[in-house]
Amino acid sequence: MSYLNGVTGYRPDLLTNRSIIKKGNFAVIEPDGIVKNVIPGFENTDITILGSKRLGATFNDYLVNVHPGGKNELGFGKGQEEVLFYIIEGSLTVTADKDYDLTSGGYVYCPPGTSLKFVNKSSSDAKCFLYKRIYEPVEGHKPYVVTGNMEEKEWAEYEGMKDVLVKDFLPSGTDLAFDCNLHILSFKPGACHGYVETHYQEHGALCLTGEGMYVLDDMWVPVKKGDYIFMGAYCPQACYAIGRDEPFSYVYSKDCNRDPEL
Ligand code: UGY
Ligand code: MN
Repeated sequence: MSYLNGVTGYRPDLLTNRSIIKKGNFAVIEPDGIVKNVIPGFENTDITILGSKRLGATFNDYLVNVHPGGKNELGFGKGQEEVLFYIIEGSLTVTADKDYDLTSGGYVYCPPGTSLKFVNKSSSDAKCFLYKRIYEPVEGHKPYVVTGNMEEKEWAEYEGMKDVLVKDFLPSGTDLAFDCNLHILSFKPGACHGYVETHYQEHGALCLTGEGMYVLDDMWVPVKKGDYIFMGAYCPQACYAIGRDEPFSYVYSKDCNRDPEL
């Protein structure tokens, strides 16, 4: 069964889909067509794997829909894995080093050695974005649990543009202990990146609001709320926000603060 729209049986029209997969380079995955995956420990929770090694990413991204009573008591994140869990809608009690009651916008980062557990004590679904990667240690620095609420954070102007705004999840800009970050980038309709980026780092992005025209390598692709975008290392990337009313925004991950191994 399709993950979000619950489609079963025949459709009244031709089978078409906007998803584009260029493994290792970039991918756009639209909601129609993604499926539910079973992952040990996730109970009464619909989960789908978006970014993964099989797509060419060095991280995993998941879209998680925790039903009332849904939980993970087994713990997610083992060994050198670091995890960031972001609640887009709904509320959850999340356990990392201790319990946190998180509402929409809430998030928790678990460094290696701290696994993530959660339970949905509310009567509505909680829709979440989950990110996991292998932590790269650096001598003299140790990452720690970070929690907060993105809805309470101030926007900052992005690279000198008044109508492009950014918020950061982790203090990676000032603390070398962190080897990655998640950000929310928001473009007012008509706004765009200042240049086509070409960089070593990878991104997994989930579109939260609005619509955009994204250049990924040599293709211009229309994207909108609900789409997932993978941008591999060195994939040229930039966008124009389109649509009329809503800003085009997405949450995305980025590795940082490390010298690539030879
Ligand atoms: O931080 C970034 O690299 C970000 N500006 N990339 C992107 O939005 N595609
Ligand atoms: Mn980028």
